[in-house]
Amino acid sequence: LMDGMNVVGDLFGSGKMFLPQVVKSARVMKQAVAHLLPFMEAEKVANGGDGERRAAGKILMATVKGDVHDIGKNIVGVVLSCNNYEIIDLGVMVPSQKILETARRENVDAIGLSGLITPSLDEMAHVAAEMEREGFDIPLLIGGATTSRVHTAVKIHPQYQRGQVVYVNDASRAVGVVSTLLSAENKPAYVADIRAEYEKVAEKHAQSEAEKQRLPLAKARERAFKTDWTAYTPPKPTFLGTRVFESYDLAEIASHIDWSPFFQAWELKGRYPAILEDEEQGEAARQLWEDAQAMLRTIIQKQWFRPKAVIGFWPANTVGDDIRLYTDESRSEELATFYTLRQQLTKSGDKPNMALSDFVAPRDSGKPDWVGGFVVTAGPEEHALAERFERQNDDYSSILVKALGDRVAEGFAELMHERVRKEFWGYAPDEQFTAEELIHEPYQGIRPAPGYPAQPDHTEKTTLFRLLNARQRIGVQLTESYAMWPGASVAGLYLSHPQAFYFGVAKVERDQVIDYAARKGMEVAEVERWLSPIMNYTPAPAADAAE
Ligand code: B12
Repeated sequence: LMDGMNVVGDLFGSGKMFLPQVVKSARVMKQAVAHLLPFMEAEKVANGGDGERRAAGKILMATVKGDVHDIGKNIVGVVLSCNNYEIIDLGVMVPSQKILETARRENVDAIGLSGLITPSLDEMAHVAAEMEREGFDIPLLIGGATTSRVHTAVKIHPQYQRGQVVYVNDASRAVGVVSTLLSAENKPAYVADIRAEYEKVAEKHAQSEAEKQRLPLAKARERAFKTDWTAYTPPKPTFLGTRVFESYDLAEIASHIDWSPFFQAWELKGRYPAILEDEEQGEAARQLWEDAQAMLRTIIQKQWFRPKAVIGFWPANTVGDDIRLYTDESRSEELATFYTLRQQLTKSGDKPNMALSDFVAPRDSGKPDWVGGFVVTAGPEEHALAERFERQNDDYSSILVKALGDRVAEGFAELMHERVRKEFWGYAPDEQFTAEELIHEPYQGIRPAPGYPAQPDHTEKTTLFRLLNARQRIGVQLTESYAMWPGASVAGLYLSHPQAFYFGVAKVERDQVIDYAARKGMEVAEVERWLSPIMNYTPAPAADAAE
């Protein structure tokens, strides 16, 4: 079995085998080992303890505190264990203290952290600082969709100088990196290279950030996106307040799935359906596709997932960069405010400096307008199913069911948005797009999510969740880092303006952070904590507490 896995590992490393095939091979290995283990134990006893299988190293893996995503981490865990590493997987939402205690107790050779949303970036830097403080010197690996080489070099690496931090962007690189770091012979040169590289990256980053001209907030506001509100009357939704959707038809949701990200999750690069015919990856993609369709059919037939949604519409107008929501059409009593951030990058010509509030009618235009909001979830069932597969040593099905859960959540968000445009807000009743066309978002209106580039502030989810009462009504809650639990969930706003489009706020300056904090009634330091990945400056260190 070990020889077989070595072949699989080598073929994967040289690009001749693909991730789904590796994870499937690992399933054979794991289930066979589970079957053989009692015999191996007996033999060990009979031989006086000899013949023990030695691992190439012990790696502790965890998704950091406040974050619920683990597909990437689990994939890396499987790939490393295929290569004879022992994996201690602490799961998701793991506080730093537990990571370090376990690392010490188990005497691990390296720690691997994963994260999907930006608040996890800070948490990773915190774990690195704690490792330094507690005297660790083992390697720290960083991965997950929201992490980057620049962030690792600029924010995490400086916190942990006693050991080495390494950013690993995909599973296929993990084995090479770990084996080099655990080799007494190869480690020193590699570490020297990484350090030199990170210093260069940090320098280049600082330089390019300093060079990028940004506008003072007042100037950026002058360049806001302008539209003629006198010539446009915003459409009124068919109902105000919230509406819950339970036990939604899974087959209908499935017809709205965008499959390309599903293949990306399995490191098969290309768009669906062309990927099925790809010369190199086609065979692996087709097999994965068949397995996914078979599982999806079972999910639909047996109602393994119970997707739920809550949506709402409220009277709204903007005041500056704030979107004010009102309790009723008299618009005399405020219900809540969504705060938006404005682009401060210097732009050429008359290109506007956008904020999401630009798409909602200003209070002083005298035009009534509305905004909507939503939270959809594939439900908590996916998590329980994935755990059941894991207990059966079937990581392949566990990862498959999670990847399908994410697709269902995203497909559900797409389907609800379509119904909003056609029925609930009803401004595009005759819209006719196929599910495939919908992927390219040809329709009127957008559904920006807190955390996406147009509104990078995850804390805005609190207001949305309060308005929709998402926790009580569909069982979706926020973690301390504003990740949603269950993980296969999506939330956002609905904006209807015909010219509304997605954009990225990109980096903001201190003047905006101070202004934003005052508007939100939060301390500047608190806002800086949540916005740190998009700030174009390093905040002054907090005054040390009196000793
Ligand atoms: C699919 C997806 C989802 C899925 C779930 C993803 C999942 N299960 O991981 C769904 C639809 C549920 C989702 C929801 C949301 N998402 Co999303 N999502 C994505 C997307 C398109 C792909 C992520 C993914 O699954 N990749 C595949 C996996 C396998 O890759 P991976 O996690 O990166 O792991 C690989 C490597 O990173 C590495 N690795 C990972 N971990 C580790 C650990 C170690 C130790 C090592 C060595 C390596 C390693 O190896 C892995 C395998 O190669 C990204 C955009 C993108 N292109 O990255 C946005 C993205 C991650 N999402 C984002 C956001 C904001 C959200 C939401 C908050 C939006 C919202 N308001 O609803 C929610 C949050 C959900 C929640 N529960 O809180 C942002 C995050 C950035 C940010 N500002 O925080 C992104 C980057 C999109 C964007 N450009 O803004 N999302």
